[in-house]
Amino acid sequence: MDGNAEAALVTYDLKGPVAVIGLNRPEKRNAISDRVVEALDEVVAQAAREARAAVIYGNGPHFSAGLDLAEHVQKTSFEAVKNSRLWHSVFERIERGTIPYISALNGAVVGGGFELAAATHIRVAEDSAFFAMPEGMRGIFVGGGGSVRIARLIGAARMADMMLTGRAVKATEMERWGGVSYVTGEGGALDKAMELAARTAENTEMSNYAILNALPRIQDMSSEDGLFLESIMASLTSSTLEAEERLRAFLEKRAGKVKAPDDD
Ligand code: 1HE
Repeated sequence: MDGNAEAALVTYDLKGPVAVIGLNRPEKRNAISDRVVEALDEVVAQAAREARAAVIYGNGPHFSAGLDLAEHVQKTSFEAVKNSRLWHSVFERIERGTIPYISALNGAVVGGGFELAAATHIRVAEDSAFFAMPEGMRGIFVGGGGSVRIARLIGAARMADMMLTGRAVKATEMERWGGVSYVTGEGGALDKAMELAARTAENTEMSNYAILNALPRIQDMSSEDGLFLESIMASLTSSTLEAEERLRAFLEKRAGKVKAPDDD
């Protein structure tokens, strides 16, 4: 980990090809202050330079209690706009960067914490995880990209329900809603996230790049434009030397087959 003061709010480790990023304000339930966003900005840049995949988790029993309300209470409207736009730029670099991000979720995944998780590509939740959007209760609105990302993930109606009522949703319910892809037992999310990150790190960089960057953009396009971009991306990815070698390896029986899922 870097020895500067910013990095202490967010820990960073490189384990093989995987950057391991930990929100590190457990005494404040990993509430996201301006300095946490700045520290995230730095580690996201570092991960892009040296890792092939990344995991984000929360130190302590909660992933994140969201926006640091203590800091927010005194912001002018212009400061709040700038703050929200800073969150957007950092989360955008997570979501549409060059490496896949997997989030390991436990305890509170609340407000901006859920928005951060929504910017990652795969969400793994422990049984203990609960999801809430208490913005209505607090007299505020989402500002970390949730109205775009969370609404698309679980549907605007479910998000509106969460924001209006402030109710907490269990991990298993969130899985049913499509907000998380995996639910593990207690203490299992980080291991599962590391396993998934290591798996994605084996893909070609170009293929991962296309998945992270073309797929969400195609969702925003007309079918006609989406199909066109799909063809361009298919052509770009399959014409790399790495792709050619991987296709040959399968045909020459040097590469693994797709495995049927294990019985649960
Ligand atoms: C905080 C924050 C915070 C805790 N900002 N300081 N987020 C919320 O509305 C969630 C607010 N937090 C909670 O409801 C609870 O803290 C938890 C359910 C997450 C955890 O409960 P618990 O009992 O484990 O902890 P605690 O005793 O409530 O909190 C411990 C300390 O963390 C305490 O400070 P202390 O000085 O009294 O020890 C809390 O004040 C502090 N703390 N959460 C600041 N969020 C880009 S827009 C996004 C909009 C949002 O994110 S809205 C959602 C805001």
